[in-house]
Amino acid sequence: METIIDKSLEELFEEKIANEIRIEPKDWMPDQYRKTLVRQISQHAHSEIVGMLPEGNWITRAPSLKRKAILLSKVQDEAGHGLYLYSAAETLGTSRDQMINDLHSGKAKYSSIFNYPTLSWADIGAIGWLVDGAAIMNQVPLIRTSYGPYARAMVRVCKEESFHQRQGFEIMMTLCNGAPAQKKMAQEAFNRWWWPTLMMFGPKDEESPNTEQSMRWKIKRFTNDELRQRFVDMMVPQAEFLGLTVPDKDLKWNEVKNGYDYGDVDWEEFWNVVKGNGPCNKDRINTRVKAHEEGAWVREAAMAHAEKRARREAEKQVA
Ligand code: FAQ
Repeated sequence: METIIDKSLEELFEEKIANEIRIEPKDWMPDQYRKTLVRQISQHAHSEIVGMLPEGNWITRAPSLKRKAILLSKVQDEAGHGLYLYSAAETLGTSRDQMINDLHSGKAKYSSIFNYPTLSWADIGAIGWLVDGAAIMNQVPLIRTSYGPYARAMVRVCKEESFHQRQGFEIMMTLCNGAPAQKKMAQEAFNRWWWPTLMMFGPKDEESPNTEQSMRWKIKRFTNDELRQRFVDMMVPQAEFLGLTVPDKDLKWNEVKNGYDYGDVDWEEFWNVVKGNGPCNKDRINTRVKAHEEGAWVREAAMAHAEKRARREAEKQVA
């Protein structure tokens, strides 16, 4: 009879992956699996944190008290997502300080989309509708990712992102049903955000170095191109409902594939933004570094408080 002892740790790991059994922090895992997860989860966390900035830019200028309260709460949700994700990455043995240093030094990536400016209030609608829409398309399958803490973090993140997308769509609907100037503002925001949103899904499959192995390990459940196609198919009818024109002259329904054909994404622009040369890259990182430095006293005070409490507890036990 085959026993557990007969199997190598690697075989056991592969068996769990094949049988859809989650990998947990204390389980043995290949080094490369661990590295891939730290890379993806920490980049995802950084995206949530940096992602607060384009929307944060409009909190003081939201058009009504209600809109302001909703936006404030959405931006706080993104902070929460970043924190769950840093915690999930920490279970793989990397420290939060290290991850944050990597973000601040430019070593770690974050989503290209957050390097674009929010020029009008309609951009806030477009981010909720398109960017959160893309985030959901990408993250709902991650609820079934093979690493337990990441999969569990995704459950709550996706629930909140769904609410975010609805609020973005509702902003767009209000603008599209408003005055001609409001409709124009919505169309202009749509034109600005459509292509960068398609880039969020990452490079084309044949140019994506990580997809094949990540699919084999069930870290990713769909390829970049598969998710991008699903997103286009989901969004085009929504744009039509809003009365907006998709800024793509090559967009066309393809009966054979039962989906839309769409134009070429400007991959040169994508890599340029990923390499740090997008419209807002420097500003985003400088803002994060400044916030971190200005928050040093909070971290120090929290540590001093925790140490004092631990000392008191220890003294109580001795007495
Ligand atoms: N931007 O081989 P692949 C959100 C990099 S959260 C920058 O295809 P992979 C919430 C990639 O890292 C949005 N870099 O890589 C919100 C790799 O570089 P590396 C973030 C990108 O990992 C909403 C290289 O290119 N979501 O929106 C991008 O298999 C509203 C080659 O690429 C996640 O992070 C990009 N767009 O697939 C917040 C979801 N794409 O690391 C506020 C989880 C690729 O080898 C407001 N992540 N790169 O140096 C994933 O699903 C995957 O990591 C992908 C990339 C699909 C992003």
